[in-house]
Amino acid sequence: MLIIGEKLNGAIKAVAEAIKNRDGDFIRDLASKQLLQRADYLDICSGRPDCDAEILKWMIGLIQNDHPDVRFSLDSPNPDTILECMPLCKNPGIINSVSLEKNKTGSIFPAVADKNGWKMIALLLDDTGMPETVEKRMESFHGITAKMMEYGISINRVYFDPLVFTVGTSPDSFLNFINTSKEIKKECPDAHIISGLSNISYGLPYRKALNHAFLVGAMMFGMDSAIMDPLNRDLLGGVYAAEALLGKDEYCIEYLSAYRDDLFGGVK
Ligand code: THG
Repeated sequence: MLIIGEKLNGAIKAVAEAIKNRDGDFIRDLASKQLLQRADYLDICSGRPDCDAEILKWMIGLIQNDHPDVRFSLDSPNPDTILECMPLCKNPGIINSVSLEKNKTGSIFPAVADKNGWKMIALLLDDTGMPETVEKRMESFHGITAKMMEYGISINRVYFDPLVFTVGTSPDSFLNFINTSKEIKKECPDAHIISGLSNISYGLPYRKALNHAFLVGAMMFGMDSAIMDPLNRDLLGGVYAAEALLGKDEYCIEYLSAYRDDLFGGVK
């Protein structure tokens, strides 16, 4: 399972505050903690359209100084921000995100096609708004895979995000997610599936129960990557446990190693 640490996001109040005050120590600490909990990539999102690129560049500089091997997930709705930040990253990262919305494919696809090792997250979304059905998402899947072929980007460099809405207002949210995953896997068994899984519990109490249920359920239908909170030790335990149960961790080698490194919460 590929883990993208979600914590460096200006949508989180404490992070927004740290960004406003340019509190570098706060950002560096949150980066280090997520890497210790085995995040493969760190998502960075400014939440500040007024100085988006400036803030992402500031975070990249700070974090790379402490962790030269770090890989970033560049989370911005603005293609120019992404294109400006890519050359500053010492290691190839992930673009979060592309979609069939206007002006996304034209600028970012060629940049990714050119750069070895860079990957991207593709939202199954087009210009007509949030997808309500599996069919609508699959239309976007076909549109995006056609564009990828045009630019020579192979399927293993793309993480498809069927999109998750809160189950508080979208009762079909999880079912749409897994039914889309099933369709994608039927057509392309090698395709990667990702989600920003904390979205499932927005506005509801005891979010960790919903996040955990979503994680394990979605993994059963092929989700192999997530933008999630690796500091939530029960959730991280769920990742390793589900991998072992799904036959992806022979002799529980990874599970035992994570346990030994004290990555899990709860009673020992
Ligand atoms: N898909 C893609 N990118 C995304 C999302 C997606 N980027 C943003 C978002 N959705 C994923 N990131 C977050 C970051 C923080 C939270 C939710 C989604 C959040 N965090 C709580 C906090 O830190 O206060 C804690 C949540 C928890 O305990 O698990 O709410 O869908 N491609």
